[in-house]
Amino acid sequence: MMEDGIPFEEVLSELEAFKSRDLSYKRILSSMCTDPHPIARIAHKLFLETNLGDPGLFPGAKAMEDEAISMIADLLGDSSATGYITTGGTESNIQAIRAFRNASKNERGNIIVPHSAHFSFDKIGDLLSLEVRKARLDSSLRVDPAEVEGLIDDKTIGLVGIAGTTEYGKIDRIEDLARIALEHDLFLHVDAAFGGFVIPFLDSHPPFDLSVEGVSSITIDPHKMGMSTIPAGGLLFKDERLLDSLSTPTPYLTSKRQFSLTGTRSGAATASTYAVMKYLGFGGFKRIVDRCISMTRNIMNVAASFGIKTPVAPDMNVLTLEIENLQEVIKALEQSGWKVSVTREGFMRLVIMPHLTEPIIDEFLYDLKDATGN
Ligand code: 0PR
Repeated sequence: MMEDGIPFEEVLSELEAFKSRDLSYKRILSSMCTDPHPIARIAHKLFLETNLGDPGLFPGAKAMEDEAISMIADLLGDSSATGYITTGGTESNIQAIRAFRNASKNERGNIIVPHSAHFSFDKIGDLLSLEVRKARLDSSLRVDPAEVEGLIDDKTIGLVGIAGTTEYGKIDRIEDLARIALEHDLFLHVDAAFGGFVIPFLDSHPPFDLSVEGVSSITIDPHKMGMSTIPAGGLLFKDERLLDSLSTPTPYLTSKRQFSLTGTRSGAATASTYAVMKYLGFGGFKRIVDRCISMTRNIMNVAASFGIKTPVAPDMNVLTLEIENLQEVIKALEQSGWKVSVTREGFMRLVIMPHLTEPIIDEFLYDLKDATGN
C-alpha cells in the first residue's frame, strides 16, 4: 500500500481496467454460474453491510434468511426443514457431513459418495479426517446402489447421492439410496447444488429431495441456477438435531450459539436469494428452466444433424457431446470467444445457463459445425 491514497476516480478506473479483462457470460457454456437476475443485484447492494454472524444487530436480515430457507424448504419437499444460507455448495456439503460425523457414534469413519461426486467431498475427507469411499456408476452414469451398499461397513457414517452431477447433470436414484440408508441406519445427504433449482421445475422428475423418507439433508445453490449473486448456497436438514450438532457457543455475541461454518457472513447474497425467489415465484423459475431445457435439446438435435453424438442422455441442462479432435475443435471455438469444458471421459461439456439465448445458441452451433468440419 502506498503512503498516500490516490483519487477516487483513479481507483475506479483501475477497477474498471481489471474488470475489462474478465469475460462476460455471453459466450460461456462451461460455467454453472450465470448473470445474477437484475433484482438480485439490487437486493445484494441493499444488504452489503449486514452480518448474519451477529443476527441480533440485523434482525431484519435474519428474518429474511429464515423466510428464504422456508421457501427453499417448501421447494425441496419438507416445509419444516431447517438450515441456513451458506457460501455455496462446498460449505453446504462440508457442514452436512460434519453434522453426520457429530451426530454419529463413529468418530473417525467413512462416507460413501458416487464416483461422480464434486471435488468438495475430497476436501471434506481431508478436513474431517474421514475416508471418502467412491462407489462405481452404472452405464447411465448414475451411482450403482449395489456398489454403494457393498462399500458400507461398521465405520460408515453416511451416504451421498447427487441430484445433478457436475459433469453430466445426472440424477442418482435417491429413493434406492434412501432405502439402503434406512436399512443400515445411516444418514443420507443429497447434493443438489446444481439440480436443486432445476429438477423441481422439470415437467417430470424422479423423487430426489427431502420428501423421500431417509434423506437427512440437501445442498442447493442459489448462486447457480437460482440466479442469485455469489456467494449463496443453501443447506437444509430434515431433523433440527443435525443442525444443532453444528452449533458452537458464542458467548459475547447477540446470539448465544452459531451453527454456520463462517463467522462473519454477509446478508447480501441471502437478500438476492430471497428477492429472486419472491420475484420469480415457481412459475417464473419454471419458464427459465423450460427455456434452458429447450436450448439444450436444440443443441442436441442440431449437433446430431451434423453427426455429433450425445454420449449420455441429459437429465437436465448439462449436455455432453462426443467430438473427434476435441482439443482442436475447442481451440477453434475459443478463437470465436466460446468457453466450453471437457469431462474426465473426454467429452465436450456444455452447461446451458439462463444467460444464453436462442440466437447465441444458433451462433454457437454455426461455429461448432465449422470447427468440426461438418
Ligand atoms: N456440488 C456440485 C454438484 C457442484 O456442481 C458444485 C460446483 C459444488 C457442489 C460446489 O459448489 P461451490 O463451487 O458453490 O462451492 N460445481 C461447479 C464446478 O465445479 C462450480 C463452478 C461454477 C465451477 C462456475 C466453475 C464455474 O465457472 O464445475
